[in-house]
Amino acid sequence: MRRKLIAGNWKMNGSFAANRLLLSEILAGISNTPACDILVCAPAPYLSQCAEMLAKSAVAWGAQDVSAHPQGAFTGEVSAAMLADCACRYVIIGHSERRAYHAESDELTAQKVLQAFANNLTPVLCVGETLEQRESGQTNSVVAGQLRAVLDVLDAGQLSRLVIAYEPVWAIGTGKTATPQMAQDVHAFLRQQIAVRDVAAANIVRILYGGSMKPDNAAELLRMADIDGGLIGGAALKSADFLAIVAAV
Ligand code: 3PY
Repeated sequence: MRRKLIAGNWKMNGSFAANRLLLSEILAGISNTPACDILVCAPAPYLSQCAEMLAKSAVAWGAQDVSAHPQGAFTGEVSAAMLADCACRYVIIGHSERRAYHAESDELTAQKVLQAFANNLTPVLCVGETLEQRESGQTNSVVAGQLRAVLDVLDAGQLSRLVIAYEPVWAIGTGKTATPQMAQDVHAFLRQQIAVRDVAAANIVRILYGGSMKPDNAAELLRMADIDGGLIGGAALKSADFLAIVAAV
């Protein structure tokens, strides 16, 4: 049985004051032994604040991106070692907003995943198709290609620690959500792609759904056999919504 993971992706939102309120409300609203793993992925300047407020709690924290390089002359970049220094456990890699606005390739994404593993961080690898790709029947080939670039560089131990987030690009920040069956079909396909390489890892790897998951659709999505949690955008910024999704597990 895979333990579900509910992860908030705050994107470029927040302030010390707003985060303090949001995190206090989340901490007040969850039990000490929640039914799922809980994660917030904050902008880099707030990771120390997360470490301070969430240490010893059931809520883990992580980053939204990481450099593909270990260190050096890469102005503006944040290394995986620095994220580990902030006691991050996870890092989102290859979000469609990084792929679209920062031209991040599958190869770069794979290098970032390797940096994460080298520093004991769990990568949350995002894959997903655009509306045009879905409508032209390319969903499976697009997500398989994005996944393959990463699977090709991982060893067996790393593979079973990978977390994947299927985020259809057309459902991100649009309010549109894949139906539970549409999401399940892609999740099952992704798991099958892993099984071709390693059946045991395929049963362990958690595949989250992302793309406008909210309180009123979380339960039906989370009920599907291959949906192991959610990567939550806008609803992660409102404690009541985030807590309602955690409660839907
Ligand atoms: C969304 O739901 O908007 C996301 O992009 C989550 O990562």
